[in-house]
Amino acid sequence: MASMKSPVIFAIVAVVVLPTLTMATEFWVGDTSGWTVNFNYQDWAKDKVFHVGDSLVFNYTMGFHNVFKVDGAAFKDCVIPPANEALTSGHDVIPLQAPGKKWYICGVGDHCAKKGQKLTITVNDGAAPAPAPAPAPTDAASGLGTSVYHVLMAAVVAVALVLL
Ligand SMILES: [Cu+2]
Repeated sequence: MASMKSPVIFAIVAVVVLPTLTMATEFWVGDTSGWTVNFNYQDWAKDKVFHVGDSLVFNYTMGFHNVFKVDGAAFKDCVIPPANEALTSGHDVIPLQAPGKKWYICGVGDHCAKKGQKLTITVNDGAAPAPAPAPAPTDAASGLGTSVYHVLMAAVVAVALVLL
């Protein structure tokens, strides 16, 4: 019956690991406006909390904009780095790998200097400001969330058992 073990273990791993993975957030810079001119990216960022493990996604029409990761001085004065440092895909995903301040600018025309196409964020240590542990699910709302999760977990295990 050794063959019974691996799907069950797989199911348990899936149930334990998947919720952890989904905790990493992909931030679409500018939301549906994307990465563009005349958008206030500091307003966009100010109510967001960024953690190590999250990602920024810069969406724009390829060729119209680009993304440079710069330092604080280059950010302030819109100093455009060498072109070969640019991200240019139109869907640039930047993983936030270390805590601290990060600066991003567009290097096309005067988009940074005159049109506000610049973003600075502060990335928090992944471990530190985790949201407060959810209180015990006594109220209806969190109880529902928990039971949905348990149903899902049971379904995953059931599927694993059926697949034997
Ligand atoms: Cu631009």
